[in-house]
Amino acid sequence: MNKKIWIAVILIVAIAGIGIIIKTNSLKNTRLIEVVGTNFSFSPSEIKVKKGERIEIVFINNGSYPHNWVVDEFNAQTLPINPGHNSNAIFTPDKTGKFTYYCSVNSHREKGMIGSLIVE
Ligand SMILES: [Cu+2]
Repeated sequence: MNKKIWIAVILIVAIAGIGIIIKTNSLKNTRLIEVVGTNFSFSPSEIKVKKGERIEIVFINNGSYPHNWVVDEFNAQTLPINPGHNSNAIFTPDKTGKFTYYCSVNSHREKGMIGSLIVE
């Protein structure tokens, strides 16, 4: 192989390597928080995060009805999912305060399926 081809190969490998490093760092900067839903509550019922922190909620439905996880103020919500499934919501809170998360399926919120998201 001539020199130009070797330089091209080295450049391609270097660029791919940088891409992998950037991707790994962006995943590292996302905080995964597991939330389990049952009929009709969330565990945990309180989540503390920091303003500007990228959050990924991994919502697991351990109940016997469809459930979801919603925070109106940050447009954060998972899909309503059937028992035994999970769904994710990714968001970055841009204001501090205490916010309510709830299940928006039927009247689950009124039945007590709520929790507090505290942004510090
Ligand atoms: Cu529900």
